[in-house]
This record gives sequence, structure tokens and C-alpha cells, in this order.
Amino acid sequence: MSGKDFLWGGAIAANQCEGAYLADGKGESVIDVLPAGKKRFEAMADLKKTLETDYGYYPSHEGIDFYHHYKEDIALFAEMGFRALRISISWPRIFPTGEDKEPNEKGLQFYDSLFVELKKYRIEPVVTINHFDTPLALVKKYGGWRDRKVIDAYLKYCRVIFERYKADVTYWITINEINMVLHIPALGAGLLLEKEENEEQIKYQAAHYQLLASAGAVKIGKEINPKFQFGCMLAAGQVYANTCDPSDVLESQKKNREHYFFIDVQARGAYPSYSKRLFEENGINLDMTEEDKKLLAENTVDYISFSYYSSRLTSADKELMKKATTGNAFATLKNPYLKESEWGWTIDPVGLRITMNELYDRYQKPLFIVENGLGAFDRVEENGQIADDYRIDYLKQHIDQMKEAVKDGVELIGYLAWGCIDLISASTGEMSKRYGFIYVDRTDDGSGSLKRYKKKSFDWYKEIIRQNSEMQK
Ligand code: BGP
Repeated sequence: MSGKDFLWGGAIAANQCEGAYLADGKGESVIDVLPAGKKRFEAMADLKKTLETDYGYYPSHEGIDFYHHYKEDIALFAEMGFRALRISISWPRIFPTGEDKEPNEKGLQFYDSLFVELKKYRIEPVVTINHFDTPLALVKKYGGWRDRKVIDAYLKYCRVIFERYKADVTYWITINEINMVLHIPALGAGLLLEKEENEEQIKYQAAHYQLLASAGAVKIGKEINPKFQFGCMLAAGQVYANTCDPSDVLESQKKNREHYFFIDVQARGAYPSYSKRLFEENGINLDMTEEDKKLLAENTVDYISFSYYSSRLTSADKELMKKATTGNAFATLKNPYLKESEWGWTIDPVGLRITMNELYDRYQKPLFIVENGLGAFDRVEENGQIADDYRIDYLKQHIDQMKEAVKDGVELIGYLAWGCIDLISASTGEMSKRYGFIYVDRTDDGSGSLKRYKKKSFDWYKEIIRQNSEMQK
């Protein structure tokens, strides 16, 4: 697909797969205090209370124990023909409290070995620097990304990993789903919110600090290795208007801008003109210096990476919007033309093509699909097989639409399927919300052998990669 260098592969994240949450000197991360199931939503909504609550079971503590199974797992990815694997480095594995004098050598060694293993199979690492795992110590001390000091901690961590892995990594992603700070601020930014403060002010301030951190990472990274390629990362998905009533269309434009806002800054280097009114009307007054503006202007990203699961639907009618549900943290009305996943996420393959075209028209920078997939219940049959035809169907339709977008003229670096091995769900903490080509024997209460099994989709994806790579020759 689109040239011989196209990166077919999969994506995982440390906070959802590594486990070993205190092993070899690792510190706690914000994810480590979040429980599973319904309680997780409450816990994410009030992080302050969560810090004082004992929930008993925390799924991230063991994850799928990728920390001890990575060789076996990478061998399976290689068997499928992966050309790339997106991982994240766990920040508190490198700086346990975020502000330690020296990095944790044992943590660094883990990623040394991981990169050696990837190199063995010629799998390109795509590395997210911060994927939902701000060190818990920074959350407790500063309230997460609401404090400018967290930028220094992040950049110190960046410098260490850039120096250490400068020969191993080309593709970096600065912050996972940067727009998540507005929707699940606990996950996205480890934000401690106080009652009765202007939440919008705090969230946009944290967003500004994350944008600065991202630009700072680009600056430092390019000094260390000019060949580094940096991507921003958006939880994408076009917001449609419920009707052709202009006020609905205007509302959908407003909602789309809420997401594009971040990428406008990271790709174009300045706050978009519409942000002035948005800030004024919401009583937002940012701590932003002239130096900040310069940093943003001079350190834009090389590519636009994004996750895509669903499109969204909105209306200007406030009464109607009371019926909105949340699919992947974003409020949406039900789209009568589309089906939903078992978790209520709208399934919209054509929406991927629309989203890609919008992103490319807007930024004219290469795109990179770094997450896409279907979270579903899988059933292990008596003969041990897992016939996940629904997943194959979902992925096939999305890959077809991705190809259409490329024909439309979109420049695309690669396609990475989310959760290529089953892992803990970020939003629900469940293990039963599975995305993988590889099944992991583990349940929602943490029991199970952790053994890995190939699903039907394993061979299917292997064939997709093979066929498309043949076409490239
Ligand atoms: C994105 C996150 C991932 C991943 C995915 C699926 O928001 O970047 O970490 O988890 O969504 O979401 P979930 O795990 O909630 O099904």
C-alpha cells in the first residue's frame, strides 16, 4: 500500500500491557490508582477522591505482564509480518517520581532489550512518550499538568530517552490523544480538579502546558538527532451535523474545532484565530508568554498521527443533546445509518476516509493511523479456537476506506491496529473488551494463566500484510 515503506503493524501502550507496576524501581503512574468497570468512571471523574480510596483491584498492576512476555509477544507480531510496533515508554519507569535526580537505569534497560528484540525482526518502533501515565508523584505534588513545572519534568525525561535511544527510534509521538485532556482529564493529564473552580480554565491551561511540552520535545529531539520524526496525536473522528439546519452544521464545526484546536497549534505553530472567542466566552485566561509563542511557532510536528474508532453526531438542540451517549469519551447522538459496537461506539468506516481527508486538507502533512480497531467480547470455543469474524469485518472495512483515502491523495505513513494483543481497556479497565489478534487468558477480576492464543484474525491480518507487501514489490 502506498509505497514499499508503508508501515503495517499494531499498537500497544505501557500503561495497559506492561504490568510489573513497581518492578525494578518503577514508580506509580496515575493509571495505577484506577479500578476496573463502573467504578473506573467515578474514579476518573474525581481523581482527588480516588487518591484516598482503596478500590482493592487495579488492572494495570499486572496488565498482561508484557514486561515479562515481550519476547514471546514480539515473535508473534513478527510472525504476522509487522513492519512497525507502536509502544509507549512508561514515564514513571524511567523517573519514578518524575523529579528524581537520576533516571532509573533498570527501567532504561528494559526498553534497551525491547528495542533489541524489535530490531531482530526488523520491526520499526513507533514510540509514544506519554500515554496516559503521568507519574503519580507529579499528580499529588502539582495536581498533574495544571502546573508549568510538569513541563520541566517531561522534558528532562525526553532528553534522557532521546539520548539513550537515538539510534533505535525514528518515530516519536509526544503525547497520546492530546485532546483527551478536555474529556477525561484524569487520564490525559492526571488533573486534580478542585470543586467550584473554572474547569475549562484549568483544562485549557493544562492543554497549553502539554502543547509547550510537545514543542519542547521536538526542539530537544531534533538537536539530539535531526533524523527524528515527531508526531502529534489526536483522538480523531469527524463530528457530523444531525441535520442540514445551519445551526446544527455550525455546532458540528464548533465541535470539530474543539479537537482540531490542538493540532492547529502543533502542526501550524500558533493558536487558531477562533480560540480568542472561545477563551473570552468561557472565562479562560491563559498563562502564555511571548517565549511560549516562539517555542510553539518554531517546533511544529513532522506528521499527524491519530486514533480512529468512530465518527460523532451533534445537534444545536440542547434538549436533543440530553440523549447523547458517550462513545470513546465523546458525546454523540445515535446515527441512524450506522451500527454500534457492544460498548456503544459508532462503527463508521467511511468516517475514516472523511476524517483522513479533512486532516490532510487542513494540515498538508503526512498522516499516520496509530490506532484503529474493534473492542469486542471474544469467546474461546471448545476446540480452543476464537472465531472473531466481527473483528475481521470491522478491520477490513476500515482498511478499504483507508485505501480510498490514499487514492483521494492523502499521504499516509502507516496503519497500526490498536491492541494487536489483548490488553486492559483504557476507558473501562476491563480485560473483556478485547482488540487483539492474539488472545490473552486473563479475566476482568485478574485471574487467568496469561497464556497467549492466536485468534482467527491473526492469520487474516498476516495475509493482509503479505498481500499488500507483495503489491509493493
Ligand atoms: C484510545 C487510547 C488507547 C486505547 C483505545 C481504546 O483512547 O489511546 O489507550 O485504550 O482508545 O479505548 P478503550 O481501551 O477504552 O476501549
